[in-house]
Amino acid sequence: MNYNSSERRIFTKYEGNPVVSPADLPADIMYVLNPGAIKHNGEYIMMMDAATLSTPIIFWIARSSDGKNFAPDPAPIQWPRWSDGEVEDCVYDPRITKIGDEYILMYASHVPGRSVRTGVVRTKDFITFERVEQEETGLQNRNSALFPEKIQGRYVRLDRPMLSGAHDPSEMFISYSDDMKHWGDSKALFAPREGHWDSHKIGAGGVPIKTEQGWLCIYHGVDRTCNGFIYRLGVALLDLQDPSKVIARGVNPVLWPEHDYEANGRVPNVVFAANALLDEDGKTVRVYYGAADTCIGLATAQLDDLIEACYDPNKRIIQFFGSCKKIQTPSESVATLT
Ligand code: BMA
Repeated sequence: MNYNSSERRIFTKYEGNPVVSPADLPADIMYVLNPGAIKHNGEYIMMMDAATLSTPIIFWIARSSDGKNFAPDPAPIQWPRWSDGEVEDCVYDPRITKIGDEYILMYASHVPGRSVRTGVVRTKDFITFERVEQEETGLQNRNSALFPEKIQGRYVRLDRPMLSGAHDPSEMFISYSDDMKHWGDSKALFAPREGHWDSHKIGAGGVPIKTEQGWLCIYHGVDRTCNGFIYRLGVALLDLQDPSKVIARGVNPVLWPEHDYEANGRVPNVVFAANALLDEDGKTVRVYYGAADTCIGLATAQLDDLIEACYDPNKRIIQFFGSCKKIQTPSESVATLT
């Protein structure tokens, strides 16, 4: 059985990883992770989750002219409150979309007693931030990423309402809005795949990238093992005109934890992305990813390879169970390799 071709490495990790570590920030910061990222006025901006041992997560910006050497700001962002005065005790995983002449940030917003929902904040300069109030739905929701243009006249976002609890498997959804405050017409896009690398939970990675073949989505998938979770990244393509239609979904992950800084930390065996940026060459995709919920790595891939990875030529599904793999083809029964 030939099993090499679809296990091709798609992303290359930067040899200088991690690009940002807690040691780069003031002394009491213990963890930096899961940044939103975008290029603004020729500068890479990363908006990172940052936490001490005891404080909840706050947002902290780091800036870079070359995309590799980042300088954190001297202090965290001054974050706007909800208009009813509610104060968040934890904010995390911001996705940054440039739409028109402003940046829209969608992030997980936790208020005591309320649990988690998608918060939306706009900025033009990454200095002042203004809240876009959201209709209260009563649902838990996070992993929201706004598409970079209106489609059929409406704002569109990926999100993940949690219908039955934060730790239950849930599908990735797509939702629509006229004003970015009321979101509806939600449709399930795709679900966790039982027995596979994305068997337990899935959620948007970065903002979808527009390509001739469709919207390229990098998403995270969680695998539940006998010894904890593993977070990896995978790819899918959505229809350009109707992104609620899934054109293709890759069978294998494209980025996974393997190095010490990804395997050991606050949460082991995690690579998690809240951004995916197409370089000016129109060919290279860069992702600044959270590693083990402790530091930030950089990985790059060719856009064409990511699109190809959405389609599996052999239609095989490689399942990851610790050190043994089960490889299944549509026509074969399951074979086990150790
Ligand atoms: C997810 C989010 C991420 C985190 C990941 C791994 O549910 O909370 O912020 O990186 O878990 O702990």
